[in-house]
Amino acid sequence: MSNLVEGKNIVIMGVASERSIAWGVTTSLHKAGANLIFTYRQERSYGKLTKLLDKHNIEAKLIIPCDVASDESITNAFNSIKEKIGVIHGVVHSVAFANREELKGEYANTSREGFLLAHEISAFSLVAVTKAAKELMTEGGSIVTQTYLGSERVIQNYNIMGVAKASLEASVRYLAEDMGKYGIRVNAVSAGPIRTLSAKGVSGFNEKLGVIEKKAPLRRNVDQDQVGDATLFFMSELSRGVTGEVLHVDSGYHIIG
Ligand code: NDP
Ligand code: KAL
Repeated sequence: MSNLVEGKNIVIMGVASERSIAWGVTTSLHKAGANLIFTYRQERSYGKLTKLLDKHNIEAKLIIPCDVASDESITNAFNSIKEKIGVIHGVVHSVAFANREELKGEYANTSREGFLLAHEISAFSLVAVTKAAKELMTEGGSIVTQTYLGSERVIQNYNIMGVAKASLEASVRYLAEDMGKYGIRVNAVSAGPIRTLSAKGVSGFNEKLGVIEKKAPLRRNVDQDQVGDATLFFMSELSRGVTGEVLHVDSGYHIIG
């Protein structure tokens, strides 16, 4: 796997800690020879990221802020990537957000504002980022986002995020059709539960890990490295015939009735 993405310029959005799925993706892509560009939202994430890169001896080609809630922030980020890097070959979108108080209880209690916020940050952002990235993908490219089974099934507490992920996955298909003619593929990885900052403090997370150990065909949970390697597959030429796909990296749990 040492040269699968050698020399490709790939943007990674969403490292907030060593536990982030985007950090698992970072180590997979780094080992496979990619040049990495990072975006972050909070200063705290910037601090974590620079420490992690240092600790693991990984060089970032560029690190810039990007709040996907703002069109201006997305435009500025991709303009500075264009200026400082030029052509890019990949984007890894690993961001999502919903109000914590709406990730429990009845979905029917979702507020208008909370519904729109979850969709804006977790689904529309992929549309806006794809449009901006396309301009820099003049040699073709690959865009990958992260999703979860709660888009397909009712999973307790996932609530508004499940509906936003359904929108994200449908966006993957519509964007795949749009981008195909430019040689750009768009896919999603649907990961099983992984303990990250996002999962912290949300009700019922530990039980979810236990259910996978009992019921998934592989009888174990997945980790960030497994999601990282699946994302590497999508970034590499090994997946050149695949677009508009949602690949489950969940120990096979989604096939169990
Ligand atoms: P993390 O908490 O590590 O990452 C979430 C990231 O979202 C953070 O880096 C955060 O940045 C970023 N983010 C939130 N709002 C914005 C915004 N407005 N603009 C830019 N970035 C933003 O959690 P995960 O690694 O778990 O989550 C990554 C993706 O994986 C999400 O899409 C999640 O839904 C998905 N996923 C997670 C699973 C899990 O079990 N953990 C399972 C399946 C999918 P900052 O902290 O700087 O605000
Ligand atoms: C059924 C599961 C149990 C958990 C339920 C909901 C999880 C929703 C994910 C969503 C992204 C979490 C948040 O938006 C948390 C946010 O309100 C508060 N947290 C933060 O602001 C932290 C500091 C930052 C870093 O987080 C973000 N997102 O910016 C789902 C489980 C089994 C699987 C998961 C966790 C799926 C997923 O999509 O993450």
